[in-house]
Amino acid sequence: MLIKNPKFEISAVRPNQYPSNGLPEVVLVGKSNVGKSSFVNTMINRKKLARTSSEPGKTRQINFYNMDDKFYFVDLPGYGYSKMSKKEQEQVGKFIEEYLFHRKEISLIIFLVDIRHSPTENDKLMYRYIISSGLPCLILANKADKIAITKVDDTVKGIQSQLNPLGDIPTLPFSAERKIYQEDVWKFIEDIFI
Ligand SMILES: Nc1nc2c(ncn2[C@@H]2O[C@H](COP(=O)(O)OP(=O)(O)O)[C@@H](O)[C@H]2O)c(=O)[nH]1
Ligand SMILES: [Mg+2]
Repeated sequence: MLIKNPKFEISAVRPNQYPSNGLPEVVLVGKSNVGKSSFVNTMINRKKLARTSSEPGKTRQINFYNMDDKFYFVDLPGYGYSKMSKKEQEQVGKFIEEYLFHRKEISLIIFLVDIRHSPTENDKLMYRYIISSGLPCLILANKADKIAITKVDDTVKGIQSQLNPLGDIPTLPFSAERKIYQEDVWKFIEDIFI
């Protein structure tokens, strides 16, 4: 899919600020620093539309990026950021929950994990939570550029077997740094909307 005019639309801190035009939403979920904002940028070939940070835990809002009025990429705040106070983590958790469980525009959840590590306890909790919502889900093992290309397929299988032993949730490698896996993800998104 070629996106001609991707636009940042709004950083919402309250549900009444979410867009109200009914466009479908593709949501990025994953722990802080896993590459959710980088994912948005790389998919549309822009360096800085979504704000990325090497310092985890910066995003506390829900950011909506309008893709040619076809759909939104929705960048959720990351979870599991240890430097955030318990209270802040709880607030972020509630905000994410509130969105994921009540937003009827959600068409696909893209769940990002780090290819270099086994899924954390927080990842597993979040995964179960996503599955319980019954929404379509795609698991992406991001930062694939950080491991040897010969190990990518087996590592992705290993991650899938830990999160999704039944093997019924598609799991693909991704790299926001090198654009080699983008096409597969675009195909997946296109299939959802066709
Ligand atoms: N090597 C590599 N670095 C990445 C990749 N994706 C994200 N990063 C880096 O990881 C850090 C966090 O990325 P960001 O998109 O801000 O993560 P977010 O907190 O999930 O939105 C940044 O320094 C990115 O440059 C990737 O696929 N490969
Ligand atoms: Mg981010």
